[in-house]
Amino acid sequence: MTTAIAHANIALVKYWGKADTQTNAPAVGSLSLTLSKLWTRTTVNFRGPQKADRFYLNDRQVAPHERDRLTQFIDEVRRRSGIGRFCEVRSINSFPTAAGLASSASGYAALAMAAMHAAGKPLPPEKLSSLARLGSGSAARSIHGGFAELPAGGGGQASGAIQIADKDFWPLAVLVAITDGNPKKISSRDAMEITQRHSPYYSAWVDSSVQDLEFMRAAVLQRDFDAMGALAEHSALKMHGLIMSTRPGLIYWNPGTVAVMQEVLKLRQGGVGAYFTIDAGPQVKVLCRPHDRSVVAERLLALPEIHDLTICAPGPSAHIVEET
Ligand code: 2P0
Repeated sequence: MTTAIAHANIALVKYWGKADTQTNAPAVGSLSLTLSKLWTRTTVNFRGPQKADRFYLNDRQVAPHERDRLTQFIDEVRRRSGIGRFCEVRSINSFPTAAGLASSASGYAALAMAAMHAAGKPLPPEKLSSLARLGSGSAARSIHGGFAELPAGGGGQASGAIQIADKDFWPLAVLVAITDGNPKKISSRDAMEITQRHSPYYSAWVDSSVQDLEFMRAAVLQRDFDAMGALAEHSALKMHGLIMSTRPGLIYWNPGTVAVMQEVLKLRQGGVGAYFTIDAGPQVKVLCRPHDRSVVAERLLALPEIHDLTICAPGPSAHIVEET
């Protein structure tokens, strides 16, 4: 029995679109920052059930469609490790599930690590990352702490994410503003497929992402806060513009999402370095320097649309916390 913790990540250059749906090979490269306070803790036990795998999330059995996806993933773990047994998987999220806060990223990263350990075949980070990618594209990045890059492409023998810089490389604050904690109505997976098929902007998105990724890598390595923040905001807005341009258009934002974006613009006009980014959901993450986090938090908490605010620092790599 093994327990692992993996942290969610926020993409500074977004992954949206697949080169291959079976292996989650991304059509565009992405670069992310792992977050300290958003995590999944997963325990895998191959000595429990006799007849079928069992999956629990936050102490409740998972829904059938999610169970099938998890079973497929565990089948891959069985194939790679040679273990023939069923398993029990218990996961806890420290934050709302499926609400656009990358719970599938931390979830599949923690599962990949705990399951391979429990099956007696621990893997080095690069291989673990490519395994996690088969569960969810963004999970490949959550194996690594700090900044991680997942390149485009990489079919069957999936390439994983690589670490660009560790969590101590650049002290930053990420304020996660919750505007609606309920699960979203359309999954990233389905929305990506619709976008890919129906947006007239899709090829421009793919083409322009190549330069975004290069510029972001350079901005991070030079610790250029304004270059990083401006490009993160651009990548998020471009992705949402793309998503809105499908038929029918998909809108993940709510009034709170827009209120936070506008407050961030006001903060910048007032001389505070703050930039927003938004994933496939209505929550907004605000990037700032650590010494500005109190003033940014105060302004965001004054907005009536904000239900909750979590202040994160760069988070660690996925790690084992218990093994028996
Ligand atoms: C990202 N997102 O780069 C982008 C930005 C959401 C918006 O990766 O189908 O759950 O499992 O590979 O990883 C969310 O999509 O999708 C995501 P699958 P995933 O973080």
